[in-house]
Amino acid sequence: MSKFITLEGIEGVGKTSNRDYIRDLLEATGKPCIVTREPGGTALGEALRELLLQHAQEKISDDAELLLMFAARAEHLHKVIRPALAAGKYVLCDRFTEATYAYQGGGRQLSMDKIAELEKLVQGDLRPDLTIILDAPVDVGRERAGQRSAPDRIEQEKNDFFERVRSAYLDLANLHPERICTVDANQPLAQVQQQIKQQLQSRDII
Ligand code: Z5A
Repeated sequence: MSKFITLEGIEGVGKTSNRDYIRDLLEATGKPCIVTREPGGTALGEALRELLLQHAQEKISDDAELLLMFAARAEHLHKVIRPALAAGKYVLCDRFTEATYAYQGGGRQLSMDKIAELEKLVQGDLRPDLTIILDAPVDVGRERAGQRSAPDRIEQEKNDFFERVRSAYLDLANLHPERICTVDANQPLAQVQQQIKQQLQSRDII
């Protein structure tokens, strides 16, 4: 049976580093898996990602940013996620709607109710079966991400923005423990992977 798994967390916590590890665990237990990301995953989504993350001269308004995230998501659900789930595949997605609650809700301080309305409009009742939030202090994530590449438009925000994002993620995990878990990402990679494996095993995913 298909499952929809998403990876979340502030920048630099190791989502990309752990994606292949999870895919390998799934495939080793006979679960066909596609790996995708948000914003992105389709031609339109990747074009919107470029617009959203590039260093444009003109500031994007908060509502436009929110709507573009959901526009990319609508396309992604229609073209990639729903068809893969219908074909019995596992879908492993680097960020999804919890990122909108965390960044646009927590970081930008937009109304969580407004986000919930868009979630309902775009997704209906579809929610990830499991969301793994990789959690680490903001300075740890930023330090790791900074070593890797120059900051994009959103990464240029100040620390208090990312503290709000982190805190919104932790609130989501408290609100929906049945489908959202946190993993301590302020550990060596092998220990982070051990925690991820335990979460997947305890939820009968592998
Ligand atoms: N966004 C939004 O605002 N609203 C939405 O609805 C959605 C997204 C869907 C997309 O960025 C941006 O869009 C994001 C939120 C926003 N902006 N920000 N900030 P993204 O997801 O593509 O990029 P990112 O969040 O900036 O991810 P990242 O910087 O690529 O980080 P990561 O994937 O979590 O980390 P990593 O690349 O795996 O690791 C970073 C470095 O740390 C790397 O050198 C690793 O080797 C190292 N690393 C990883 N784990 C460890 C451990 N455990 N120990 C030591 N070193 C480690």
